Amino acid sequence: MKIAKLIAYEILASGGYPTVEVKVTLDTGSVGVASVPYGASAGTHEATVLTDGDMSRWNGQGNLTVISNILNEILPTITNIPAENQVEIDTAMIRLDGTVNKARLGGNAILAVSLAVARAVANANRMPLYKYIMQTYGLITDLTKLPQPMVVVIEGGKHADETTDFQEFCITAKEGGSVTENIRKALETYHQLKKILKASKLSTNVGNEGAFAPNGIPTNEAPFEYIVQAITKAGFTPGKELGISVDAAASEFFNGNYELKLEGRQFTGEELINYYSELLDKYPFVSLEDLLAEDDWDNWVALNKLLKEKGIKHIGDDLTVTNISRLRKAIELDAITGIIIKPNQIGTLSETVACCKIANEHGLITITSHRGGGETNDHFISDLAVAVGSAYVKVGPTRGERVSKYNRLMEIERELQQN
Ligand code: 2PG
Ligand code: MG
Repeated sequence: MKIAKLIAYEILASGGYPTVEVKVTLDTGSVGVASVPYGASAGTHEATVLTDGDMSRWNGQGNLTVISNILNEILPTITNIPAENQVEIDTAMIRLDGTVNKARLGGNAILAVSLAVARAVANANRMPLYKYIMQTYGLITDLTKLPQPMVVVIEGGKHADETTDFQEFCITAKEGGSVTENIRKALETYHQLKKILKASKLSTNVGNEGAFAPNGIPTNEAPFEYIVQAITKAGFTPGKELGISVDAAASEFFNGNYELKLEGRQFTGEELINYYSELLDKYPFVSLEDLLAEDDWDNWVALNKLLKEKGIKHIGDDLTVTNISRLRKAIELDAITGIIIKPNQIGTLSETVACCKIANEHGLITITSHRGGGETNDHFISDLAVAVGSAYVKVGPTRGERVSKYNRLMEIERELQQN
């Protein structure tokens, strides 16, 4: 199969700025469309999201350079490569870019092409995308155990104004079983949480990811109390069916020291670990992500020891940025027990899957995640999560670009049940 036609254009992402979408048509007539998201609290070591910087349109956030790079550089380079040779196509784009972080062509340019080609070939083969990914990369994944929901229900940090220092508080399904049922349980809890916040005179307006972003929340700990109450009110047992996950996104409040503005407190890494350790036995935590800054390796290692003893998953995101070298370092140092997977952090499907494979081989869990800056309705990450056997998908609870991911997961579950 060959690429017969490829177009690239700007579409709106949920943050109100453009992002790039690519439409690939193969010589078989099959079509693949894919778009890419961007982060609000992106890690320093992520692939570059290239934007025009031309202040006369979109406040500099336009994607015309990216589109030009796709049409004038990427397309001529990959056009003669068989479309089913995904690794070869991805490798050719990485070489063409020639930088370590895809700064020249843009990680967004390269990823949009990578994902659209994969989808076109899956369509040509009349295969669900997750099956095509499994086949292409030789993944042997137990499809009776689908990724479970990790639903962001309260958000702060860079995702909302004047709320918590920690970025995300999530309700996480604990028991396996039906994804559809677990999404229901988590969302029923979200609705109970709304009542609890209202009763506490807190606003239930939502932030970037469709989670509540209450102003005036008293402490970074208060959301744990509210969520525990909500789980109980929804008729479940905290720590049994549903637990709590947190993404502190600590790089965002690190300036040499860790500063929790809400509480008017400053901490060294060691002191911050002590602060966390007092919370660990009080709440039913499933996983804790980016509790420390992205290059604070020694403290990551120290915290990992503690979390391993407690049986709580310790997740790298800004630390690892879906990057094989950073993941390998984290494994060597024994700094994490799980990794966030975001294809746009690294910029090709092949590198994303390679990262997941290494995580799987070393017994780390993967959590495939949405982005907080601008998401699109594309639900590629749901198929990816299924294909690589992620333990969870982390996505917000409301708004079209979020629920599209859960709806696709439920669709996959239905399809698998019918077979
Ligand atoms: C995160 C994400 C997604 P952002 O840190 O995990 O929830 O946020 O996309 O803004 O980096
Ligand atoms: Mg994160």
